[in-house]
Amino acid sequence: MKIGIVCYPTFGGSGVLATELGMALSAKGHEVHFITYNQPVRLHFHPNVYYHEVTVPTYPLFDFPPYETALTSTMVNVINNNNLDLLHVHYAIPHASAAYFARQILKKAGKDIPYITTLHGTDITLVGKDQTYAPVVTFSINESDAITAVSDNLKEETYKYFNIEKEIIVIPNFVDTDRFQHSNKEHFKKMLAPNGERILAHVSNFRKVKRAEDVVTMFAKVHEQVPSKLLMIGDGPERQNIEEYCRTLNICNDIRFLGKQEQVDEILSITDLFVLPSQYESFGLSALEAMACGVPVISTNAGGLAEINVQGVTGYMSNVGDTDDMAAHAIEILSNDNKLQTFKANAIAHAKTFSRQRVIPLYEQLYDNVLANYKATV
Ligand code: GMT
Repeated sequence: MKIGIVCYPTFGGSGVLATELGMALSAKGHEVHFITYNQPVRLHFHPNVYYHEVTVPTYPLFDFPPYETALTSTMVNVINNNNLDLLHVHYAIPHASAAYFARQILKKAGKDIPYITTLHGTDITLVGKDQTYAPVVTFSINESDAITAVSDNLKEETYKYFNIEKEIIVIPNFVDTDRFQHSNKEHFKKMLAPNGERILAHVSNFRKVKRAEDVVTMFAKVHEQVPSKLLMIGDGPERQNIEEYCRTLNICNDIRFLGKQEQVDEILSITDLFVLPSQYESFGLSALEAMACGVPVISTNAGGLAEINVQGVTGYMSNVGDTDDMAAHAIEILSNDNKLQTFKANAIAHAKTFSRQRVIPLYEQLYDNVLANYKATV
């Protein structure tokens, strides 16, 4: 099959998932064409993978260069030149409406191509439902030949906020358990925690929705009772404020801000506890990747997190903002070696239920169904 994938190329979960999906499909023999404005961060060379960059020519008249127009035109060209069978767009804004427009342009020229929209999170729960975007988002989701959501929770949220006339199919996110597994990186651990301190980690794009300041607040409480270090991985709008906050708490020496990291699996291999105190997560891919590396998770119970973090088994969940509860659970796990080992083993076992091998066939089956229905109706 020849598949076009449209996504954000950044460290965000939707781009990561789309890239991992494309790479996995290419390894299974499909020809995959990524269409986006930068090379996706997790994209590696494979003979079946193509990358088409969307460039947006500027002009003095444009205060806002028209990315969506450039994206749509690139989609049309790539589909025509490579004879693609279907388009799979990740994150509705603006990818679903660009796909709809591309499909209409191609129809005029006698070529029909279906598009599938995968909803990831804030394209629905924050940005998408804003009235500035909602009419276009609703229309272009409804026009999709199939709609998928990454969790049951996101499916429910989508039905709650949008007038969706079609079935939303839940295909959960997956993790590459060949790459995300515990590996021996003791030399790193010794450098970061020379006295055998426990290591806690947080990975995010430091947007407000991640509540990364709660990581620091809960860490300060844990740190009082358990010798520990905190690794803050990623970058984004709140990072400066949070660094400033650490300075006011006087625990800077035990917190490292590592910025954006590509080898996050190596860092997770030296981590004892992953912390994700988000206001909302449709899924929480970063937590799943941590679990696959044998790291228990302290998270909130918001959104779809309960679909991956099993209370008292793979970690614990607390109400949003309840950093006392998060710290109490963290201390419980970290101060007992046997308990920590049990949680680690449970995390690995549960992550395997979201393995690439289990989830990719669900997408392949969907592609087959969409193509079969599409050919039958056009
Ligand atoms: O919606 C976003 O915040 C962006 C998106 C991304 O690109 O990082 O994250 C969402 O999609 C991920 C992959 O499906 C999910 O694991 C994240 O939970 C989800 N983020 C939110 O819902 C806040």
